[in-house]
Amino acid sequence: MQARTQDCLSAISDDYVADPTADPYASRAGRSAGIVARQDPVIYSENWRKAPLDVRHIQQYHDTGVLILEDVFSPAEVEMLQRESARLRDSDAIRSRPESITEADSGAIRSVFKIHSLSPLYAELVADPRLADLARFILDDDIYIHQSRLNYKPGFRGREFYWHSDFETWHVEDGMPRMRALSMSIALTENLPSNGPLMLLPGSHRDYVVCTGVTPADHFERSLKKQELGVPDDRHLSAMVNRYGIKTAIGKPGSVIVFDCNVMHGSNSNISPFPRSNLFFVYNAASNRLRAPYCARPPRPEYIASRRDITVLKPRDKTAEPGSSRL
Ligand code: 6CS
Ligand code: FE
Repeated sequence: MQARTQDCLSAISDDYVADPTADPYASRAGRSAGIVARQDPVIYSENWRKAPLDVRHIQQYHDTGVLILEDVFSPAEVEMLQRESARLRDSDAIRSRPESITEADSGAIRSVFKIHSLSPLYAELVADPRLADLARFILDDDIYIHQSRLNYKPGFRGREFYWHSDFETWHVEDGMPRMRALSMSIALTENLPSNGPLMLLPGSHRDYVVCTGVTPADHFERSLKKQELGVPDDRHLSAMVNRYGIKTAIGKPGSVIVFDCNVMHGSNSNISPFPRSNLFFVYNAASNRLRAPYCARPPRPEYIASRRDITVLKPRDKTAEPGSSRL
């Protein structure tokens, strides 16, 4: 059994502990920084002709871990989604809930989590075939929402999300066993070069960056405002940028950025007057549901990582044409 720092011991209760020695994606817990090769497929379905998208899109996702789809939702649908985003942001009841995360300095709303439970419209959207069918194909399994959130990135004061792999956090702090999950980010406002768009390293999904440090108790109370742990060290980040380059995800409202759970990504602060508000839905394979956190801390709250509240998304027929206001 790996030596544990005293800090972790004080937090451990045995039913939380996964065996770290058997973990190919062990990170933090006093380890030194490094990169290990991905040990999971990217596209789990074998017959790409059954994909809901052109094979060249599937090939691009396989090779880079990133796919930007333009004009997925119509202007009428986007307008409905934007109105719902403003309703959640402006609601005192929502702001007082733990799902609402504010910016550390300005107090502006930074994110609202578990929006697929807080909003009937977003509950509809996560099951929309234009999103769920693609997730189901890539993950080749039943799917459910591991996490949903609305990142507002308001104008003038929206702060950055430092470089990270979502999977490193979801593995270490949530106990997600394997890389069989993906995010879909739906642009509700223009994603411009100037307003803190998502930046991704295309191809980095094949490198798992082992991070240093030890996960403190209740880390999420800080990391969701400013992530300083579970982030790559400068040396390995520089090497990955040199190898893969940086792709900035520019897109109109209604476009969708699909990215693998292990793609290295981040976004700069937004000092422009233009908000960069995106919905994020994380689809996890039903066979990949969460186990005990690998950091030997108590699990993060249900609104950040679905552990008990698992609803498999049933396939729906595509009754209406893409872009219709079926939502
Ligand atoms: O900790 C998490 O689950 C969240 N943190 C970031 C920076 N991206 C993924 C997720 O929203
Ligand atoms: Fe992220």
